[in-house]
Amino acid sequence: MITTATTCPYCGVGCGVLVQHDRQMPIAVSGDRAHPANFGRLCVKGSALHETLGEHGRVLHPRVDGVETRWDDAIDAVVTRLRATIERHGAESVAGYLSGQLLTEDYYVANKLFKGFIGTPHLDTNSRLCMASAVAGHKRAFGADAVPCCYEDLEQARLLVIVGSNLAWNHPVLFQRVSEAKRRDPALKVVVIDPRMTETCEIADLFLGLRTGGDIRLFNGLLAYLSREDGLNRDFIRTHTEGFEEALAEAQRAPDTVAEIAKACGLAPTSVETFYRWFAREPRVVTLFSQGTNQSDRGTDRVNAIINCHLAGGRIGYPGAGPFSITGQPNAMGGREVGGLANQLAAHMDYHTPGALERVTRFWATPALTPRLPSAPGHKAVALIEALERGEIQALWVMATNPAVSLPDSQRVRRALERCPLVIVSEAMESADTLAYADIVLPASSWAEKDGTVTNSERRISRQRGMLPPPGEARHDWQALCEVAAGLGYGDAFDYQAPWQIFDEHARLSGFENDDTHGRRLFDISALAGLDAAGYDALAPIQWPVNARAPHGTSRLFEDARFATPNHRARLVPIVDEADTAADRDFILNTGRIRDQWHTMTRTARSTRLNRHRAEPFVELHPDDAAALKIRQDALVRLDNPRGSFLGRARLMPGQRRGELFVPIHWNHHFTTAGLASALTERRCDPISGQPASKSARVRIMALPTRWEASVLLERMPQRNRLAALGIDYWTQTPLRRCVRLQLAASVAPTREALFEALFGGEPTLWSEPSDGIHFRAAWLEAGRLRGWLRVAPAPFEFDDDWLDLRFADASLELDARRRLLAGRGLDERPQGRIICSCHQVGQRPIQCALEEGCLDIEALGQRLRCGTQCGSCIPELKRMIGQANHAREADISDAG
Ligand SMILES: Nc1nc2c(c(=O)[nH]1)N[C@H]1C(S)=C(S)[C@@H](COP(=O)(O)OP(=O)(O)OC[C@H]3O[C@@H](n4cnc5c(=O)[nH]c(N)nc54)[C@H](O)[C@@H]3O)O[C@H]1N2
Ligand SMILES: Nc1nc2c(c(=O)[nH]1)N[C@H]1C(S)=C(S)[C@@H](COP(=O)(O)OP(=O)(O)OC[C@H]3O[C@@H](n4cnc5c(=O)[nH]c(N)nc54)[C@H](O)[C@@H]3O)O[C@H]1N2
Ligand code: SF4
Ligand SMILES: [Mo]
Repeated sequence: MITTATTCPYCGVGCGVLVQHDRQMPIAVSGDRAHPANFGRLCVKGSALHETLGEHGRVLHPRVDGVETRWDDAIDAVVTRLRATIERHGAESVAGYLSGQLLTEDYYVANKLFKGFIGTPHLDTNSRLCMASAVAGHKRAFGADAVPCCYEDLEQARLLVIVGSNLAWNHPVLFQRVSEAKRRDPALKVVVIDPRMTETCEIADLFLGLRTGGDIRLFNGLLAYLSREDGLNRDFIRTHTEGFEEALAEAQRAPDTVAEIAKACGLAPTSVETFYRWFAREPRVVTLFSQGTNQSDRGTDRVNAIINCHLAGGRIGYPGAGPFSITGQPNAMGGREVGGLANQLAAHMDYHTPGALERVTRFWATPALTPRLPSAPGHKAVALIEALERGEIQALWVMATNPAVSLPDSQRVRRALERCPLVIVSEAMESADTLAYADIVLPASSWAEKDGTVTNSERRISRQRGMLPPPGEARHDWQALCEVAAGLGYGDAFDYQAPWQIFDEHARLSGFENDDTHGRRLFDISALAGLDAAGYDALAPIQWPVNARAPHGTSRLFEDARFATPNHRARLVPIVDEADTAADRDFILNTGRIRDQWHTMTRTARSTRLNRHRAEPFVELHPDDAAALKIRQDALVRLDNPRGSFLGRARLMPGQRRGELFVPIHWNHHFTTAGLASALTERRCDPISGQPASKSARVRIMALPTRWEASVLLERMPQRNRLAALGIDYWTQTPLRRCVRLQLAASVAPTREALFEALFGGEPTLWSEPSDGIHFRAAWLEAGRLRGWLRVAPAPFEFDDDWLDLRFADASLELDARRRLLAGRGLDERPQGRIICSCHQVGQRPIQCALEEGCLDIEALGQRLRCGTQCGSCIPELKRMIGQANHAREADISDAG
């Protein structure tokens, strides 16, 4: 057994992971105690990493026009077709669309090839959908895209303001660090600002459930309050900033009393007053923000409205203070460092940075080759799709992202991809919807196979270390890029044999002419240049800048209050008030994430455990809205707008604002009928950052009139057209270990014969039909083995799919098990209900029982059922259940009294 230290490939916390493995397969994963991001902790996704690996479901061979080919032939096809496109339509007809899930080395090579040698500026990344507003906000305020804080600041703060972030589910290890800090020091106050009451509110001392888009008014109001109530740091403003007067004047332009602001934001005045007072009085305040802030058509302004308040109070550049943008993807930060956004050039230089074009050209030149850099920025993601529609982009290379699912207005995106004459997709998993639009598919290696570096939210560079050979003909993305570069005649500039050589070049570029003479750039890791293979392999996690002045890295920026602007002053930006998202007949559609799935599910849906927390797409709405629309809990509902529709189960949530809905972003055409959040979202973007407003589309909602539901287990997903032929209105597939679970619904019940034939190819072996004529159960066996299982009823119902899943493995079913088959559960087992603790697979039902029997704290529940004792990601949900149980008890007691 070998142990390899690597980094988790999911969120931007960037946890260190220890993997135990042999030559074929990882056996177990655990948190790396020596890694400063997590100190040994892992969340539920990280601890299920080994369950998502294996060859099955991987893209193993290249395909050209749908036909499997050898790797070299596929590369030849890419080269020939790219060359033809460039000859006919020019270099600018070629584009790339990358991802914050690439390693820095992949990203660096892609940026150098597209911008430097193909000579097209049209290279953008999915970070446009994610971090672009934060990037633009940082540049406006600090003169560089720099996150001032480090994780310790979250623990050292005395006031933590969490804006538009569901930290408990999306950055769970940071949430745990904050929770522990709060336990140690109860004086640490937490404010959560989000239109929904999320699991993150578990640690909130104050929850501001503002209406979607109330953020600018709230933070402008705070700036005005700081000025009114002696909350300014006038020394800091005078010495280290500019633009304060203008920003304050703009903030004061809108009605700015606490009462008026509260009304505009849909909040109670006392809550707003409390928040403002806490912020004004507390020097150690961190404001953490994420997609609820960035993904708006005013995203950049929202970011600066937050930063303005920090600058006005001088709350930045010392322990426990600062605005903290939390990155989403594992390497969104690394992509920004190499310059992977279409408006960036390379290494924190933009097209307009004085001297940058010549500098990068000189750096990338070889004796035989001179780069030909474009002179102006390229299309940002949504504009890139529009350029595809207009036929300006004739070739697109997509790498490590699934735009058919994640870009807004997905029907249009799909049509644009269809229209593009050459789409190259580098992908690791067959379940990615975007593969359907590829002319050329290149199989990519994936985590556990890849070697390189990633940078987390606190600027910390960590090594991802490969431990397995890539399956089939899969290769590393940087290799594919270098081979294509060589084919196009640029081999001389892409002569890398290993990732450490790429990293070395990247480190050298960061320090190239980065000095007082040429102008300083904050991103500088020049002290890491010159590492050889062994040095690179041993690289310990380190925070940039890493240079001669800071050879051991830098945990916090701006401690000397010298910012990266020409005059070293930070800028306050006047922020015009946000227009009202006035409610009309339509609902506002908020979209986001769930705890156990990662994005488009290509990886996390490979773990059965992770599929059980939320097994179907859903729509969260307020119980009063549901009542008015006659929508019951768990009923199927349909969302519509002119762009598309969405089907999911209704979840009635009192923590949801009236008039607003929430849907998850994870499901897609591979897993369900119509579960694409992006089918409904708009192309509306922030004018500065180009980031789409993914959280505020308008939709109608109605109950789907279904009268028939079926749960089906079978060995593999049937062809979709078979389901359509049966008249099924809704299906969702959930991969289990040995079979697939299908949930079906229809307004008109299909005939039994048709159903049996379409799903199982014939009559069942066992069946039962209670006299009510509505319910029906059946099982298919073949030589004693379970091959299929079906249960029909008018509404969804529970059964033990875990137990049934195991039965698919029984070579010969015992008589007793056969009898239990139709009941859908083992003799001693009761359905668990929805799984709450994924690590130990503990469901709602046993937890509820334990609560009723008096296990009313986390420790007692953990002792009894083990829930919450491993990764801790379910603790917020457990606490919520404990809260509800306590509430019910109190109500009982007062009733009794
Ligand atoms: N489990 C899991 N974790 C993940 C991911 C995943 O797919 N699954 N993805 C990773 C990635 S790439 C990212 S970018 C991060 C995202 O992490 P988060 O930003 O935490 O994720 P979201 O759930 O998209 O949105 C956060 C919150 O913004 C709120 N919000 C919506 N509109 C507004 C508004 O107008 N104002 C305010 N103040 N809040 C609003 C939403 O209600 C939601 O609770 O998560 C990362 N971590
Ligand atoms: N409505 C709505 N839309 C959103 C969001 C939202 O909140 N609401 N959030 C946005 C945000 S913040 C983000 S980050 C995006 C995420 O959206 P995407 O980037 O589209 O989502 P992923 O599923 O992470 O896609 C990554 C793909 O790369 C593949 N892959 C994995 N490893 C490798 C590798 O090493 N090499 C290659 N070549 N491929 C690999 C995976 O199988 C997967 O298909 O979604 C955005 N879209
Ligand atoms: S918090 Fe979870 S998903 Fe994020 S890096 Fe750590 S283990 Fe991975
Ligand atoms: Mo993201």
